[in-house]
Amino acid sequence: MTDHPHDDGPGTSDGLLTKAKPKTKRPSMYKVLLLNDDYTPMEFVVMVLEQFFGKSRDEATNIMLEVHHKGVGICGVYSFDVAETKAMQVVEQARQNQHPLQCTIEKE
Ligand code: TYC
Repeated sequence: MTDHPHDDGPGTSDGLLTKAKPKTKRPSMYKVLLLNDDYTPMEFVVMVLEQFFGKSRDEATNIMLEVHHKGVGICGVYSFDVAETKAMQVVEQARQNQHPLQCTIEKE
């Protein structure tokens, strides 16, 4: 491959040996963070991590325990739209079950 999308170097495609400004950017990635609270059952948090973030029971349990002990933990890293949607779905699922679980996103 000669035409790398992230390297518009000299003489890329216009036939003139000029230095073109790169036109493409890698999309920013966003961490989905789970926050600890005193009320949401551990089992519910594990279920959320399996359901929305594709974690195995073991991975989900480890992340849940990290959040429980440290206050915050990373569920995954996604493009903005995917991260925003997952965080919304988690908070909505918690709300429907009367749990105060909070989930937010942070630019990497
Ligand atoms: N701290 C909660 C409890 O003791 C469990 C919990 C873990 C809640 C992770 C939220 O993001 C969380 N029941």
